[in-house]
Amino acid sequence: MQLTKRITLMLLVGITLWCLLIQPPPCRAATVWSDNFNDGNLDGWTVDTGEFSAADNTMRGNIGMASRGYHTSTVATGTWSFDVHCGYLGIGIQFISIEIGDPLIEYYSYDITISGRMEQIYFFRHWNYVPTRLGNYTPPTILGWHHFDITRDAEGQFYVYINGTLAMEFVDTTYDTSNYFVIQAEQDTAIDNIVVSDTVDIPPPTNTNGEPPLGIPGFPTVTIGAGLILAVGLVITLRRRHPPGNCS
Ligand SMILES: [Ca+2]
Ligand SMILES: [Ca+2]
Repeated sequence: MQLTKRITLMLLVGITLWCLLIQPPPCRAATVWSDNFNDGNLDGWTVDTGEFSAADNTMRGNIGMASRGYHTSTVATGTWSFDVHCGYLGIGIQFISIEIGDPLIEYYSYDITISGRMEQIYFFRHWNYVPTRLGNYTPPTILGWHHFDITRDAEGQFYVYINGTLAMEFVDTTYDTSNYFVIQAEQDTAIDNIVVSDTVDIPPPTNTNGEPPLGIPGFPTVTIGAGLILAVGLVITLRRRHPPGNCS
């Protein structure tokens, strides 16, 4: 009987922790817009060059040349999260963009560019046709899907997390407004699960050595703490209800 209760208690604690830890990512109360393309369409997007498709529930470049599509986005400080599929050819994400000009020319924007051909991920600031590289990162594997979280605060402090690793950090205050979120993609590249909020949703690193807290940016550390407290509380409550040696 005692063993059965202990097993039940362990299961309850385990289930409590499991439920807490598998919950969805932290609620983005300040989400301004998002798109996961799971409805199979590109409503809300303007494609002015080339062709995109959402047939596979992503926004995918469809032809062997660069295509451009854009979505209204006025967020210039906050958090931008998205998944990018990198093929041999490149994809550029101008997540803060001031204007839409001639096709496939980056005018005034902050831009993440990734391509298998370059084997790098670059962060550019474009100003009047001129690109300036603010950061770059070489992931262990370039081809395939990568998850990006970019934060920027009111002082222009950028943190770029790639697949959960703090990959770039710098300050740039050139632009403090935005009008568009622009995709320039070639064949075999795609974007998915875009979430844009106007708050910094990932706590900034606590040191300047490039190491984010716990090494797991964005992971709900509060949830872990709350889970442990709840689990301990559950144990104490159950022990009080059934003190050792007084089982019934
Ligand atoms: Ca999707
Ligand atoms: Ca849609």
